[in-house]
Formats: sequence, structure tokens, C-alpha cells
Amino acid sequence: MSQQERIWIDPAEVERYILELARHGGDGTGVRRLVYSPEWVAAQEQVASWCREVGLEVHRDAVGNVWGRLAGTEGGPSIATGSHIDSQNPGGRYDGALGVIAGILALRALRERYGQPRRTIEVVSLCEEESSRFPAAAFWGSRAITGRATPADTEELRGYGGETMAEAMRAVGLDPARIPEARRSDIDTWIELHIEQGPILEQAGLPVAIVNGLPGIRHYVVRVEGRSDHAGAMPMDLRRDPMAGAAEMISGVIRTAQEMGRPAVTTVGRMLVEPNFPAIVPERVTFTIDVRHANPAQRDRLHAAHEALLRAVAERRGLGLHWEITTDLPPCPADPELVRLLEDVAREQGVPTLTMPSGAVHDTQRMAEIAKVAMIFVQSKDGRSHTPAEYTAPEHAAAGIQVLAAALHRLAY
Ligand code: HGY
Ligand code: MN
Ligand code: MN
Repeated sequence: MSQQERIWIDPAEVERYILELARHGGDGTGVRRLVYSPEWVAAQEQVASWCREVGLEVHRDAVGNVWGRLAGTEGGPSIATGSHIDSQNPGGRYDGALGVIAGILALRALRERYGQPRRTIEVVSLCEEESSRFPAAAFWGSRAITGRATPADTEELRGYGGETMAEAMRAVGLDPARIPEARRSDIDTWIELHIEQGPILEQAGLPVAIVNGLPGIRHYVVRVEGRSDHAGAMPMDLRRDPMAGAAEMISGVIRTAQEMGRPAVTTVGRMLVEPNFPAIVPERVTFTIDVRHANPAQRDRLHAAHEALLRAVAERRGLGLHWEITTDLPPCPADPELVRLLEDVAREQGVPTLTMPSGAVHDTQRMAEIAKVAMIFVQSKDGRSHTPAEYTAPEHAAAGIQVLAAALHRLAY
């Protein structure tokens, strides 16, 4: 491609693809599309048929990732792009889905204009990035690709409804024993396009960002044990109330992250109270803590501060305290060369960008275990995501796909 040749991506077409995919599990302006659910199966079939329409070889791997492949004239490792189509519960129409659609539309534009590439390019629709059905299975699809998922895992991983991952896989015709077949060692470059899911691009008035790093993430499931009592007859000074302890712990960990300052974040998003009735002092309170930071040392400091606080409150209030860590990924820098290439092609395409770290985590930090990685962000309206209010303007999405297509062209033709 000569220096300034621009690749055209039609914003209206991008929006049509988004709305079409959102029909599967649609819920108002959002979606509920849990991995291996009927709506997820239908959405993966939609992805497969779009891939076939643009002339890609389609393959469903052993965990249900759907791949579209544009073979290169030369052998050697693939360049891959893609994201996930499972959603939060509820989630938005763009989280993950836009990255899959971006790969398909970019490959179509390249194939129509430049024919067969020198190097093989693949687009993939990954499964269970969100862990919105199986809480301890975040990045399940990219874990299988990078060899971090085993058949035995599927018997241990349980959904919020108590079903095992094995049962859910078999229900859609997947055999957990074949999971090792999903492993790939022939991908050397990965670029994921994703919505920003925060306010930075909108505040900067820019459509697209190049992502130079992803945060570390840790999920704790914390169980605080007390003693259930009568809400009226048991005096306050004689109680061992796990709700009082949990409330102090929760406000404490959130305050600690606030005091540490950006980009430290700590979120308590899920809570279970047992037995959960108004006139009973609870027996047990269980809650999750989602902790993220991009700097390894600061991240360790944040974990240590949270754990010390949990212990101190439990001790002072005579409460039982247990926690389990269900997700734990280190911070992941993007490949500097790939970042520069993305910045360069964006400039060539006339797409204004800024370069920034991601606040969200992505399959990209799993794919970093086998390939050089970087990401492209597109603007999120009001910085909202993980909500049916999630929205990205079609022209912003199209600008991001234009940068993706130009980067794939630079790498593969
Ligand atoms: O939580 C995350 O950052 C991702 O969207 N699952
Ligand atoms: Mn998400
Ligand atoms: Mn996502």
C-alpha cells in the first residue's frame, strides 16, 4: 500500500453488524449472552457465516472459539486479531463483539482490495472472556489457545447456577477431553480492537487510541463468618455481626484504592448474605473484590493493604475470615514495536489517536504468552461499559477498523 492509500470502512455497515449480532441475547439496548448458552451458540454461528461470506476458512476449536483464516502465500506463523462475543450479564452490544466484527470487516476490505496476503491472517471469536457464567474461568478461550486450560479444569469450574464447565461444553457438542487440541503455537502477532470502556477518548475528543499496556487483575472471593442472632433481642455490644465487618472491609478497600490514586482501582461488585432476611443478624457475608493496577510494585502494595485491612477488621470484631483468589493476572505491556506500527499507520490513515494504558483487562494479556501484542481502542460514549447503556458511534468504530486493516496490511502484505 502506498504511504497515504486510505482504507474505507463503512460506518453504517459496522452498525448493521453490531445490531445483527446483538439480536442474539438482545435485552433492550444491551445483551445477555453467556458462553455455551443457545444465544451464544447462535451468535458464534453468525460469526462463522460472516467469515465464510468474506471467503475465510472457518474452524471451531475444541473449546468453541470460532476462527476465520485468510491463508497467506508464504507459510509461517499467523497474525491474529479478534475478541469475544460472550457478554456481562447484562452487558453492552459492543464489548468484545466489535473486535470480532472489526476483524471480519478488516479482512474483507483487505481481501477485496489486495487479494491474498503474503502472511496468513486469522480472526477469532473467543469464548468466556467475561467469566460471566463461570466466575473462575476468565479468558477461557484464550487460556485454551495458550495451553492454560485442561480437561480436568472443566470438572472443577462451576457456573453461577452450579453447572460444571464440562456439562455446559457437552451440551453444545464440545468434548472437554479434546481441549489440548485448541492450543496454538503458530501465532506470532496479536492485535485486538476493543471499546475503551472508560472516558479518556471522549474527554480528549478523539475516536481511537493505541493501547500500550494492560493492568494486572486479581479477584478475591471473601467470606466473613459471624453468628446469626435475633435482630431485636440481641444487644449490639454482644453481636458478632459479619455484615458490620463486611461493611467496614468494603468501605476500607475502596478508600485505600481512592487514596492510592489513579490508575489503582478496587471494586466490590457482588455480595451474598446468608440467610438474607431483615430480622436476622447474618451468619455469613460473602463478597468479591476486583483489584487492578498497571504497576507491579504498586499492585503488590494494594493487595497487601487490602489483605491487612481484612484481617484487622475480622480480628477486632471476632469474625471468621477466609478468601479465595479466583483470577490473578500480572500487568502486561504491549509490544513497543507493534505500538509504534499502529501509531504510524493511524497517522498514514489520517486517524487522530492518543496512546494510553487500558483500565480493562482483555484476552490480549493471555495472548501475550505466545505472541507480540497490542490493542486499538475506540471511544465509548460517556465512558460507559458493562451496562446496556454502552455505545460507540459508528464513525469511531469505523476509524478503529481502518487502523486495524492498515496495520494488518502493513504486517501481512
Ligand atoms: O473486566 C474487564 O476488564 C473485562 O471487560 N472483562
Ligand atoms: Mn467486558
Ligand atoms: Mn471485553
